[in-house]
Amino acid sequence: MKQILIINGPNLNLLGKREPTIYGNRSFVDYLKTIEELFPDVQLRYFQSNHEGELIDKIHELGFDVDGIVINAGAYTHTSIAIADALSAVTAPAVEVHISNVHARESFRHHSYLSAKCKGVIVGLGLTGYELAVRYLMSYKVIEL
Ligand code: CA2
Repeated sequence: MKQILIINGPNLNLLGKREPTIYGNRSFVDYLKTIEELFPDVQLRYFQSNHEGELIDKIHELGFDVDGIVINAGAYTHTSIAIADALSAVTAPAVEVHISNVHARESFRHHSYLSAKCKGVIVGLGLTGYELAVRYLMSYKVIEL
């Protein structure tokens, strides 16, 4: 069975509790049930932390074993070379997801240190972005030349 790690960064534990106009009204733990139902053949691992080092530790811990990483590093997206380095260091392909359309928001959200380390980026599609990322990673194959 394929294993996909979903990582959420700081403040994403507040989903469904605050700022519903930007981030919706559903908690991530609730939404996770939907992804599990959509992909019964995938073993999902979920990790959320408000601490940069803990996010890095989890990428190191599982990033050589899982088949893919879906990462929404929250505001660390725009600041963290360390998380970018961790994604570079591990073998699992990663997809970056943002719930909101960061390009339609403040200019400091327009740059991501992580995008260049990821296979692709999904922004602005709400929580649906996570399931699209899982779908992509399920069928991802390394093409050896
Ligand atoms: O749009 C996204 O997914 C973001 O990664 C969310 C981050 C933000 O810093 C990024 O620029 C874009 C912020 C997450 C905050 O999440 C909250 C959820 C509910 C209530 C308050 C904050």
